Order: sequence, then C-alpha cells, then structure tokens
Amino acid sequence: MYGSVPGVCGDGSAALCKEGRIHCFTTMKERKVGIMTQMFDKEKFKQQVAFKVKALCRKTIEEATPQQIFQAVCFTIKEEIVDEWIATHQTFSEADSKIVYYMSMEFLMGRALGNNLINMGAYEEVREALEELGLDLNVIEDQERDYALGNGGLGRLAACFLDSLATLGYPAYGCGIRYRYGMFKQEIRDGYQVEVPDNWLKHGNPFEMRRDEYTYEVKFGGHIRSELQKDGKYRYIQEDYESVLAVPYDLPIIGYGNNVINTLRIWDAEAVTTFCLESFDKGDYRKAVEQENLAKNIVEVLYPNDNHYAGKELRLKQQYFFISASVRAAVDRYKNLHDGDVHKLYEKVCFQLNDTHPTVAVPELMRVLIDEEGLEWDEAWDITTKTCAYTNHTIMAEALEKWPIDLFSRLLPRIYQIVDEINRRFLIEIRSRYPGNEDKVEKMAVLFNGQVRMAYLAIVGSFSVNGVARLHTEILKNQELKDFYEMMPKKFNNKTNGITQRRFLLHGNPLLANWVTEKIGDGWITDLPQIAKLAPLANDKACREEFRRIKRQNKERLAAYIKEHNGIDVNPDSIFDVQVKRLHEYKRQLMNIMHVMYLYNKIKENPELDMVPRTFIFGAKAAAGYRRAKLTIKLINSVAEVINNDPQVKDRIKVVFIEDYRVSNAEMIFAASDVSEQISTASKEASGTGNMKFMLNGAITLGTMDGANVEIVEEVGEENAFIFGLSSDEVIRYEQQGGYYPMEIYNHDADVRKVLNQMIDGTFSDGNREMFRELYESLLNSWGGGRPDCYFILKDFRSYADAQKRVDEAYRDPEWWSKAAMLNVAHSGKFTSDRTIQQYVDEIWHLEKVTVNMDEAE
Ligand code: 26W
Repeated sequence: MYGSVPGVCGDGSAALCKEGRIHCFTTMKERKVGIMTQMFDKEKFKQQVAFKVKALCRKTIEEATPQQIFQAVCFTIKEEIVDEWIATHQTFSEADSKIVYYMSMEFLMGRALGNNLINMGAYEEVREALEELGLDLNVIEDQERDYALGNGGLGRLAACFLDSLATLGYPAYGCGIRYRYGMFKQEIRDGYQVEVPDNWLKHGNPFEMRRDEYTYEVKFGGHIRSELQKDGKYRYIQEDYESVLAVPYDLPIIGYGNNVINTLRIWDAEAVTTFCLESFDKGDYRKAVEQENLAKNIVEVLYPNDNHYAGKELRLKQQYFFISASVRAAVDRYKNLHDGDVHKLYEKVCFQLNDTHPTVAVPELMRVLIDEEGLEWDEAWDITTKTCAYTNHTIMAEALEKWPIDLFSRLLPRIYQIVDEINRRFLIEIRSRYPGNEDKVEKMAVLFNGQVRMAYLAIVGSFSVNGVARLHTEILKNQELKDFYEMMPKKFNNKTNGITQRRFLLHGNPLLANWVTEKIGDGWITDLPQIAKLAPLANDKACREEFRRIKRQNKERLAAYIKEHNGIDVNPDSIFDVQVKRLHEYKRQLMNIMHVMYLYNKIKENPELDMVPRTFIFGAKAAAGYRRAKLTIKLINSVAEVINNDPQVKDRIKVVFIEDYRVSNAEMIFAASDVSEQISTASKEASGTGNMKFMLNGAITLGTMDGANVEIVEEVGEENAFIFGLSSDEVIRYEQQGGYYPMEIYNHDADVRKVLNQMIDGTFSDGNREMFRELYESLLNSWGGGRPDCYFILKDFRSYADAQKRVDEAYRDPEWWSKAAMLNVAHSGKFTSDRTIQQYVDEIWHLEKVTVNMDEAE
C-alpha cells in the first residue's frame, strides 16, 4: 500500500512483484532458498522507512519520534512478508493440509518487531541500516508495547508453540481474543503493587490486519424454541437473544528462515446495532444500547487471574464469544475446500484446547454440526470427539472451572441443552461400565451439584488428554483424573513443555547466542539438541573464561536496568539469584524472602559472616484480588528497604523487586541469572517453563523435584543442580493425612521462629505489628480456614537453607560454577518447544509439513 509510489525507491535494482511493490529483499527467486540467504537491500530499506515516516506522519526521519520510526519500520516489514503470508495460505489450500487450531484465552506474545526480524533473518541487516540513519534498533524495539494478552505460563506457552509451529512448517492458527486491555501494568508504590491499565493498542498495532469479511454473529441468552420439521427432525431456534459481531484481526507468525507465515487470529467484538438499525426503528433503544455495551465489555479486559477460577459471567461470555467464531471459521474454511461436506472434518481439522477455558468448543462444534449442518447426534459426536483434544495445565483445585448451571444455561441455552445430552449419554456409559456403582457417577458426571464441570466435559469430548510434564501427567493419571484414566486410558498422554530458543536465547541473549554459534555453528537455532556439542567445551578453561565474561556482561546490562528502574546499585560480581514468575502461594516466593530474612539475621548475629555477596531478584505480578499474594510483594519490598539500607550488611545482600515483570524484560533477566529459583511445593507446579529459559541461559536450578524440574535434573545431572525439599509423593501423603504441624517446627527451630516473629514485631514494618500478620498466621494457624502452611514452607525451610548454603559454597569456585552453568546450557536441548510441537504432531495432531515455494507464488 505505502511502497507503491513510483520513484520513491528509485534505481530499478529492487525486486518488483506483480503489483509493482518494491521489496527491500531482492528477487523472489533468491528468496526460494529461504529468507536466511536472501539479499537485503539496505538502501531500499532506508528509503522505505523514510517514505513510511513521511506517508504516515508527514515527517522526515530526523523529525520523527522513535515511536513514529518504530511504526514505519514495522509497516516496511509487514509489506516485506505479505507475499509469504499469502503464499503460505495458498499452499495450505492447494495441499489440502490438515490444520491445528490452537484455541487459547491467552497468547503472551511479548514484542513482535525483534522476533520478526530474527525469524526473517534480517535482524543484523536492519540494525545496520538503522544505524546508518543514526538510529538504534534497541531504542526502536523499546517503543513497542508487549502484547500481554496472557497471564503467565499457559499464555507464554501458546506463544512459544506458535513460533515452533511456523518454524517447523506446520499449518496452524492461533485463535484468541483481542483484549482492549491485556495484563495490567504493575507499578510499585510504597512497596505495594498498584495495577495500571495496559492500553497496548494506544498507538495501534502495525502488524495486525483486520479481516471484516470473516465476521460472525455470536448469540447469547434468550430461549430455544424447537420446531418439528417435515423430515421428522427438530430444528432449534434461539429467540430473544442478544448478539455481538466477532471481527477477526490477523497477526503474522513468521517461521524461522522458511517462508512459512502462520496466523494468530484474535477476535474483536462489535455491536450488531451499528450494522442493523432495526432495533432503533422499533424504538427498542434499550436493547440497542445493551448490545453496544455487550460488545464493548466482552473484549474489554483479560482476567488477571492465574490458577484461580472466579466464576464471572463475563468470562464465560468471552469464552463462548471467541470459540463460536473460531469454530465456525474453521468449519467454513473446511467446507469451502470440501464441497460443503463436513463428515470428514477431523481428517483436516484439530482443535487443541489450551486448558478448560475453550471447552465450549465441544458443544459448539456439536451445535454447528447438528443445527447448522443437519447431522445426527451420533455422527456429530463421532466427528467432535475426533477433532477436539485437551491439555491440562494445573492440578490446583481452585483453578478448576465449574460453571453454575443456572448461569451457564441462561447465557448459552442451546449449548446447555447439548451439554445436558452429552452428560446424559456419558452417565449411561459409566453405568454400563460400572453397574451399581453410583459413586463413579458422582465422581465423573459432567453436570453435578448444580455445576458444569468443564474439565470433565473437555475429557469426555476429546480424543486426547495431555499433561505438560511427565510428573504432572502421572499425577493426573494416578490422582486427579484417576477415574477417567481408568475408564479411558488411551486418551491420556504427556507432552512435556518447551520454550523457543529463538526468542529466549537468540533474541534475548545475543552475546551468548553469538558465542554458541561461533563454537558449534548455528544449527541449534532450529535444532536445539545440537547445543549438546558445547558439553566438551565445559572442560576447556579458556571457554569457561569466555562464558564467564559473557555472563558478567549480561549481569552488567541487568544492573544498569535495575539502577535505572529501582535506583539500586547492585554488584555484578554478586550471585544473581532470581525468582521471576506469577506470585502464588504454591510457588513460595514467601519461602525465598524468609530465607533472605534468615540470612540477614545471621549477619546481624555475626557481622563478619563470610558469605558470597548475593543479589536476590524478584519479579512477580499478583492477581488483583489475591490479598495474600499482594502482601507478599509488600513484604519483599519492605525487607529490601531494610536490608539494602543497613550499613552492617556491607552489600553482602541486596534485594531487588523488578517492577512490571513481563516478556520483554524477562528476556534480559534470564540472560543475567546465576541461580534459577524453582521452589514450588512438589506436585503443585504442572511444569514451569521459566525453569527452561534459565537453563538455556546458563543459570543453575535451585529447586524442588516438581514439574519439569524433574526432567531438567535428569538431563543435566543432579550434580549440576541444587535440589531440596519434600518429594511430590511425600507432599501428597501429608495432604492425605490432613497436613502436618508447623507449630512443632516453630517451637524447635530458633532461626525459623525468629523469622516468623519478625513478621509480627514490626522489624520490617516500622514497628507496625499488624501489617504482615496474615502471612504469619497462614504459616502457623488456620487463618481464614484451611490448613496452616499448606504449602509446606516451614517443612521445607531447613532443606532449602541447606541448598542455599551449597550454592554459596559452590560459587566460590568459579571454575566449577561456570562448568556446571555451561553444562546446563549444553543439556537444555530437550526443552525446545520445537520438540514439544513435534510430539504433538506425531501423537495428536498428525499434520504434514508444508514448504512454501516463493518461485511459484510469483
Ligand atoms: C480459570 C482461572 C485460571 C487461569 C489460568 C485457571 C488456570 C490458569 C492456567 C492453567 C494457569 C497456568 O498458566 N498454568 C501454568 O501452565 C504452564 C504451561 O503449561 C505450566 O508450565 C505451569 O506450571 C502452570 O502453572
């Protein structure tokens, strides 16, 4: 659109595609061999950026703000890739490829520009081009807001999966919601978290493409009238409903070096009334306003709850809204390619449900097949259960979605009828399998106690149920979903999570990435297990020295960030001990800060205490309504305030809370870390993915045998990690016994007692004894019901402190430390999301790779 003005790019050497658009990359033919090897025309690129700045903002490069330059660069890139994007979809259609639709309420994408440039293979070239214009690519990248359309692990996993799917050349759509406000921005005021709205679309999103032509109407509420037709079948008609339009916006997901560009489709809501003024004509002004509000509200904001089900009606609306649109778009696309016949849908379509949040896909697909396509129940059920697959991401009981039937049926009357029928038929199955065993019916029914149990609906409606780490899947099979596993063992499988090395090493840690490439070539970028070639280098003194120098530089980069954002001086020679993740009791940030308090007490008792200087770094957002989590943030900041300003500490300990932890600063934090705190109560963390990002960047895990930590230790060897604490079996056994007595530990362990007492004696709260009382009580008494210390913080404390002591001792030997850190990098190969995706493809999705040939596109 912007580049088609003749004469702007000028000298005729640029590639000209059919529409006469001028590319900064030379001919299509050369591009065939992959974007990596194409020729980048720096001068053309610079001219394009200058032209865009002029066309978009009526400015010259010199006059433009960094934000305007950012926009211009992104629009230039978008034009560069649009042919591949079109060609990719043509290839899918021509090959009649099977497509996976990754259905997710969350996509935590982070920033797009840097990643897009990397995957196009143009990062260095663009950096140089901008430099010649007097611009710094880092500064331009910093103009971009994170796409924070997710909470934490589950959302970021979805983003990593999209990157891997495109890079491996598998046909995929991400389907989600275009929230107006994503994850809130966190500000720390007086040590407390304050949530500030994230207006991420303030400057627009240069990479997105609105696709009006694929709009759907989604209906809510009203009632269902059934009508007997001539052929003896019933027709179900929803009446007196409210509705909204779902309008898709597409974002390109660029594969690394392969011309494949997949799509993340996020749905926006618009009022129907702006199109159809009928309501106004009839004087039904109220309804028109209501529909307007419905549209506005539905996509207004991401629910900032992680691992906690709140049961809000609007959340269910969000779920059905994006699922109905996505399911119908997928079915329509299939029909267009298959003469309108949906009987073999499952051969070409798979819906992967990212946790239970998209589970209404099961009854929605049934509705489409029965009500719109005229299929019989059994046919529709066969297709649905061959199309849907479900991933479980948590065993935390409070995360389980159970919708009250009255709410569910009022909002989704037809969907509820279908769920009711699914349940009725499933109960028959249970009773025939377990005659006379009504206990089983209670335990497994989809509808029970006035609630719709979404996880059970997802299991019954899917052909695959997977956990996200080996231990997690075993716990699902043997505990949480035992009855289902017993009845349908073949559905259950494990897919240990992974992360994309393209963002979390290549982009986030350029120094280490370049060094790795220097040593072993660049094969690791698309084949991470090759990174094992580094292992022998861990025995080479010179290599270790180089590795240490890189870590040191990354620590300096983070230290500068901390200085700028927190005003705290940290010592890059200290151990950077980092816990960054959502704040949750089971993740035990409280145990970490209690250990810091314990160390502080040791220094106060013995001012000459010999310890390696340590910088304890935290980053965490707490759900806005999660009081105890927010109080933990306050405690961390209060402890920081006291320790950082106590001259007696002599800088042996620093505590830093990094404000607004998010994907973009995470990339820098992982690169600078020495110790990776993965200290969840065993059995509670389904997998964890931060643990993998730290490992890839050469931090050593200090952790419990939980989630994917188990597999990390298996890869790197227990001698290259610091493992402590109860095992998941032990935790589960205690839980079955009704817990343990933390008061015994309090009574017998003077160090622990002192730390606990300091929570209520005002040491860290200017004499205020009440401020942290809730935390104290949660550990020792049954504050607000429930068991005291149900996350076993006191139980694990000694073992944790011992492991921390081992860290201190080990760090004194830089040769040992850098060797172990290098071995962590070298053994991280398993944890690429490329491996995870390949397993999903082989065992669940059964997709074929495509190659996008740009020669043919011409
Ligand atoms: C309904 C409220 C709600 C919101 C989010 C319930 C549950 C969630 C997510 C399932 C929480 C989540 O992000 N789980 C994390 O998923 C990661 C990816 O698989 C795992 O690595 C983490 O261990 C798990 O906590």
